[in-house]
Amino acid sequence: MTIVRDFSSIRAGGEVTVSGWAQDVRNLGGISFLTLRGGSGEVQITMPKKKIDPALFELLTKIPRESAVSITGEAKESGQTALGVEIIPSSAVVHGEAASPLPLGVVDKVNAEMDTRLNNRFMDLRKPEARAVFELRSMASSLISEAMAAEGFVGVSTPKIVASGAEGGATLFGVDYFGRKAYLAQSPQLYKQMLMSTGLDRVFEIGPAFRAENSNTNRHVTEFTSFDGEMAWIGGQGEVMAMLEKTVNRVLSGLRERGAAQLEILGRDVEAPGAPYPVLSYSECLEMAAESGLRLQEGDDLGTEGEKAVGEIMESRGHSLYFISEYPEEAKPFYIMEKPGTPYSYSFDLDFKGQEISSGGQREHRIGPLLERMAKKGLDPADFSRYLDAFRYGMPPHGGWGIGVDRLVSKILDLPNVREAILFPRDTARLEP
Ligand code: AMO
Repeated sequence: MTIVRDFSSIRAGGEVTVSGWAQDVRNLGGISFLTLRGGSGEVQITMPKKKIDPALFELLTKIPRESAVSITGEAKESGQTALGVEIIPSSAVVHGEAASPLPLGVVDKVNAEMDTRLNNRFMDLRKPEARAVFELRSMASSLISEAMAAEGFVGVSTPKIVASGAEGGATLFGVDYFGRKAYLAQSPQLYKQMLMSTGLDRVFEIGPAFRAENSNTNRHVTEFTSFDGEMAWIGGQGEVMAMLEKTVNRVLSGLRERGAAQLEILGRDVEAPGAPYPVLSYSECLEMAAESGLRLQEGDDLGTEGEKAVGEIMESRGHSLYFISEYPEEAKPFYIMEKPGTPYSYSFDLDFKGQEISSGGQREHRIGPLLERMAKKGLDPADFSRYLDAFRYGMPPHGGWGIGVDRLVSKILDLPNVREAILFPRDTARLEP
């Protein structure tokens, strides 16, 4: 007897055991069919009533849909099934009988609401198209790690319980840390920068990031996965943008190669890697937004609508991915370097079809100007003293980026909501499952 995990490897002749979920049963008088769905696809269990043990026939034809079962039987050639084989069962073990009704249909054509799907995520993920997203996401993470290793980046893990936030007080989650005030990390920003003073010249991290973001949109969640990179001894932010572009392109071409089966299940194509990505200035984007009838003032955040308007114009020019650079320094965090003599900064966003997926820039590595920027932003240096220490004893010029893996995956796969690319999303309303 052979236990088969990949149903497509079943060959006629001999006994096999297949495991999966009982998807549905069709009774056609003298013969019944059970479709068993495993991780690798479906296999047909064929039961001619007269040739099967009556108790087994009864068990398998009455089995509640979605029960977990292992079935042993003979694999026979069949012209009627996609695999070219069917299994005539001789025994079965029901590991977990499914209650009914099901909280969510697995094969039903009805499109369930996002909330129902997420409340019953274990069942939702039984759908091959829901699972395919996470198989592709896993490939994207591996591709990122491979791309970073190829460029000499060291993978790091930085603390997620922290004493101060880098991305503004409004989105900090507080934690009671043995009577002291602590926070959930909004990004690895302070740590990846401190590492730039150590000789670990290029670091990256793929890890959780938390934002107490009180916005109910299809692109904001309160816990997301951030892929951060930081590199020392740079001559300007162009080197950072080039590295980010190269990495995103490697993910795109890697998914096209490795993810063909999953992309077929989803009925999606992945964008061809395009280089170089166009670089728009913030001011140009304001003009583009104005062309689309939006009234934004210099210094305003482009916002969802502004980003969308720019995305549409760029799409009409044949570009899905593009940088927006030279934001007003006012709009960017304290750690970003100002562009001397201008109101702008050495900063950029990377947008994908009208949505920001990444931001980054060159950092202020000089302690004097860094303290001035903190003062401008109303931050107390005392709250950042351990971070600032790393700037007092020889900090090289450096820069980097943070890219939301959830947004990256959802944009690559053209999913309408970032939550579709997160197994168990957290948002203002959702704390479980
Ligand atoms: P920023 O705050 O722009 O920059 O975040 C970087 C990227 O993280 C993702 N992201 C989110 N994804 C889902 N839900 C959210 N609430 C959310 N917030 C952010 C986005 C965004 O582009 N430290 C800097 C990066 C750097 O300069 O290196 C930072 O965190 O894709």
